[in-house]
This record gives sequence, structure tokens and C-alpha cells, in this order.
Amino acid sequence: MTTRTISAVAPTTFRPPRIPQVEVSGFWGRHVDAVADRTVAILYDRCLAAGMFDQIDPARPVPEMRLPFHRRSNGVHDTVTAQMFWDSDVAKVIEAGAYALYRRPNADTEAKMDGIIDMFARLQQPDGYCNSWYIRMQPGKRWTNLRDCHELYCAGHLIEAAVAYHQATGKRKLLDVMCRYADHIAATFGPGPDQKAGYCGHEEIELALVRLARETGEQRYMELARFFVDARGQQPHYFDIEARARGEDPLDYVHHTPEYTQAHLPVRQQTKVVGHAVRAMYLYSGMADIAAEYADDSLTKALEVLWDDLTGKQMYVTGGIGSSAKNEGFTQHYDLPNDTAYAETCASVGLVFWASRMLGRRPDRRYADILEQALYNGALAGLSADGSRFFYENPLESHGDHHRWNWHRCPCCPPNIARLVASVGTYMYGVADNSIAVHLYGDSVARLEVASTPVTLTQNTEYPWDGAIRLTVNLAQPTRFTLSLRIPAWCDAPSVSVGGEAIAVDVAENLGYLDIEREWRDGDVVALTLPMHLISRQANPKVRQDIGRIALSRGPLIYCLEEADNGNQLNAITIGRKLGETSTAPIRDLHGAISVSIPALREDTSGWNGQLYRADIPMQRTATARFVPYHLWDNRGPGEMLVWVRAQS
Ligand code: FUB
Ligand code: ZN
Repeated sequence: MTTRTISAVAPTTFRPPRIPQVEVSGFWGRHVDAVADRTVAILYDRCLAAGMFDQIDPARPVPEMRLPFHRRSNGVHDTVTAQMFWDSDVAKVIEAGAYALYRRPNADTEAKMDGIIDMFARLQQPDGYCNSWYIRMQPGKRWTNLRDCHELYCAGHLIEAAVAYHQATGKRKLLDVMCRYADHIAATFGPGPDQKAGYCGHEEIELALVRLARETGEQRYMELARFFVDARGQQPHYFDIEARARGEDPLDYVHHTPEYTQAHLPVRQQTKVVGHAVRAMYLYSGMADIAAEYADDSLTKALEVLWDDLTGKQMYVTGGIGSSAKNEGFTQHYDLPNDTAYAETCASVGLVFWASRMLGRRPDRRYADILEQALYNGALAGLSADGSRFFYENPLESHGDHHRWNWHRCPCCPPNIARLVASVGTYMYGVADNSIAVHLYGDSVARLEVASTPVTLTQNTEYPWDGAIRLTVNLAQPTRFTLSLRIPAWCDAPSVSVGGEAIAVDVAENLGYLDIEREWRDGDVVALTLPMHLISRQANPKVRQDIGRIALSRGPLIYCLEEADNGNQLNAITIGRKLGETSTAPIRDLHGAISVSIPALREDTSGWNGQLYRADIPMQRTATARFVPYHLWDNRGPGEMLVWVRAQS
């Protein structure tokens, strides 16, 4: 049997497996169990307590407003309240619930999800329209303010929920409701003379329609997704037209600029990542899907420019994005403050979505490395280790006053991180006609189909704590296909063997993936070793906030100092640019998570006698700095936290 590595780029579409095809254990298994056993029930209860079901269920009296409208500075009521997108929050709960049900059957969860789905089925209008805000709270105003009011955004989340619930349970009720709604949307929006040439101010519908098209095989949903992508930012500007139709001045806009919604230019002309971070990520995700489905090079080219802009100039080392609370989004290049970082959990979740979809055209570690970085750090930090509490903002420095919430009155993040974690298996692979790409490593079993043959891929590994990965291939008859293994850029000495025979790992010419094309036989074993050691990273000096500071990573994980291990005043700690002797130890009560300790110095912070400034240099004493994975901070009690630590000069 011959084994050869190839460097050709596959001219085909790589699609993610359906969620039920990949069963995770180990690191991700524990997180998925937390979501299945705990988070979903919490999300349901919080939606109930917030009054969301009272709004959705037409069998109940129309409720009072529960959340206020935003107010403009001149005191006039604006059109926006978080309540108008409650459908989306509930939809994400259904989606997380669907993945939880796939993890393990749970009659209580299924009955609750079925109950919500029944509400939406009852809510649906004879023409297919289905939005609780406009049917019950603001009747008669549907499709009058796409810019601000999240109508298509809510539809998108409900569509995603419908696809997930169908995959998990085989039940079609919500899928049928949403197909009827999507048909109504398709009749309403489009290039025709009697149609609206609009698109949503909060992107989401685009990627959702792609999922619906893939699930149902109905190409018309794909076409509608493409329409929404192509219509965005075209002149005459739809948001201006509809503002005038409402009797408003388009310039009287609370967010001031169409950049906020990435509608300032047609999407192929956009070169800088701007505006609201979650919206941007969802738009680019939809664009990447369309680029892959239609092999649209013009879209791919635009996305590559935007990708470089984001990851080269606007992304935190945690994969957090959107540094400003003011617009929940982007500011200027290299503006990455640490303690005031907004870095919304949903934005990192969205970055995972986008990165994974950039892999639709071909495996490329430029995207998969960032997928991993955002997933393990900026996104996962949003959920406590036990699955019960949530971060909305994810700063890289805390003075001890930032803690996970039980709930948020704009609760977009909790169900978003829950659905991402519970569906993590789908991000691990990309499957094309004759290739399987392994994007992420983690203990798991994947049941895939390649070259028209069912193939089971089992990963045995302690990843991300250890870089030894054993991949076993099981299949009924010998089959030729390519297994593409991502070799992360953080790993400087990877090694691979197949059946005990070493393979040269030279991936420079192949976008960071090692392609192993051979006739695979049942029981073949690939042993991949990605040695992990502590790496010290510095930021581009244009990031003024990180000058003279170092961040540490080990494998895919970014590490941080916490007060629980190091006392307070973490900025008194300095570490060498050469890290010195490193020791690792498990963190108590955190399921085999590994802490890393290195020699450090600590400044004497006493003797200031109330002065603000002084001339003499503080004394330093030797110390040990203990770092823990960033995603786990604030799990052991409140306290200070610091990612970018002062470097010794
Ligand atoms: O507007 C819907 C969601 O609420 C956004 O994605 C989040 O940023 C939050 O504002
Ligand atoms: Zn959010």
C-alpha cells in the first residue's frame, strides 16, 4: 500500500457534518454535558421568567411591554428595544435544546421545546408570517423598519432552530412552519417590481437560509440568501427609502452611519471590518457560505481582504472582537484596550461561524487556527465551567469587578454560546467528495461519508491539554480518499505516522494542512503529535495598550493570571521575555485543566504613603506567576485577572 502527500487544492465544496454525526467526549464532552444537563434548563427558565413565552404564545393575552424602548438623547422614544428580538433568544434556546437532546434523550427538555414550537405554530399567520413582536406587540407595522427592528434576524434564528430540531429529533413541525415563513419572505423580498429590495439591519437570515437549503434540498432558499447578500449596500439605499416611508429623516439615525450594519457599500466593495461586531460576523458567514455554494470568487476575494483586516488589525489575542461598548463593535485599527474590551461573547461565536465557513472552499489553516483561537478562548469564556453563568463582555483585564451573569436583559449571549458548545463537533471536520479535512482535534467519534463510503473516524486524545492524537479509521471496504490534517501554526515540531510509518510534515505549500491520500483500510491508525509548550507572544507595537507586555499561550489556549492564584495587584508582576523554567499542574476542581507556573518578579507595592507619583524605583522580589486558561477565569471566585502581563526590561 502506498502513502503519498499531495499539495493540490481541492476544487470542491467542503461541508460541515450534521451535528449528530460527531459525538464528542473528553474536553468538549464535559462542556457539552454541562449544556445538556444544566444550561438548557436554565435558559428555558430564564426565558419563562422574562415573559418571553407570554409574548410568543397567541393563546395568552397580549402582555404589557416588559423592556423599555431605548431613548434618544433628545428624549424621543427610539424604535428599538431588546424585547423586539425575543424570538431570536427563544430560537437559540430551541437550537441548544436540540443539540442537548441529541447528546442524550430527555423527556422534560423535549416536552419544553415541543411546547415552544407549538406556540410558534399557533402564532404563524395564514400567509406564513411568523414574528411575535409584529403580530402581537406592534401589529400592522411588519417590514417597515428592517434597519432597526430585527425581523429577518429573528426569522433566521428560528430557521436555524428548525433545522437543528429536525436533525436532532426527526420532528418536522418547526421545519414546516419555517419553510412556510421562508416562502413568505421569498415572496416579499427580491428584485421583482412588487418586491422589496431590502435586507436586515442585523444579518443572520443569510446563513440561516443556507442551512435551510442544505437541510431541505430546496435551492430557492439558497437563492434568497444570495439575494440578501447581493442587495446589501446597493443604491438607492434601502434603509433610506424605508426611513422616508416611515416619515423619518434617514440621517436621524441613532447609530449615525450605515457602517454600523455593514450596509455602507455593496459587500464586494467592503475592505474594512466596521460597525457592530456580531452583525459583521454573521454577514461574512453568510457571504462565505454563498461563496462556497456558488464558487463565487468575487465574494471570496472580498472576504479574504476583510479577514486580513480583522485578524491583522482588530482582533484580541483571545479571538475576542469588537472593542467598543458604544457600537458593540469596531473602532480604529489597533485599538484594543484590555480592561474596557467589549469583546461580546456572541461576536467570538460569530467569528467561529465565519472562520468555519471560510473552510468551505478548501482547508486553510489561516482560518482554522483562528476558528480554534476564538472557540477555546473568546467564545468559551462566555460560559462558566458548570454551564450556569454567562459573560456578555470578555475583557482581557479585570480589576475584580467583572463577573459572569445569571442572566442579562439583552440575553443574546447565553443561548449563543450554549448552541455553539453543544454543536462543537460540526466544526471539527469538513467533508468533500473525496476528502475529509480535520480542522479541530478532540476526543470524539465522527460518522462521515466520503467517496460514497461510510467512514468512522475516532480521535483519542487529551487535547487541548496534550498534543498527542490517535486517529483510527474504520470502514467496511478499502477506500481511496484524502485525509487532510491541520497542522496548527502554533506548533513548531509536529510529527505524523500512518500505521507506524513516519510521514514528512511539510505543509508550507498546502495552506497548513497535511494531505494524506491513500487507500484507507479498516483499522488504519494515524498518530499525530503536536507538542505543546508555553509560548510568549507580543503584540504589534501599534497596539498601544500592550506595549511592554507579554501574553502566554499553550497549544490553542491563551493563559491569564488570576487573583485566586497570585494575590491582587497583578500589574505588580513582571515576567521575563525568555520564560524560564515552566512547571504545569492540574487546577483543583476544574476537570484536569492545566495551570502553568513560571518564575517572575513582583514589585513591592507598599511605601507609597498616599502619593500618586514618586521618583524612586520600587523594590522587586522573586516570585512565581501561576497562569490558568483564559476561558476558565472567574470560575473560582471573584478577583483580578490579567492576560497581557508586564515584561521585564
Ligand atoms: O441585536 C441583537 C443582539 O443583541 C446583538 O447581536 C448583540 O450585540 C446584542 O446587541
Ligand atoms: Zn450576545
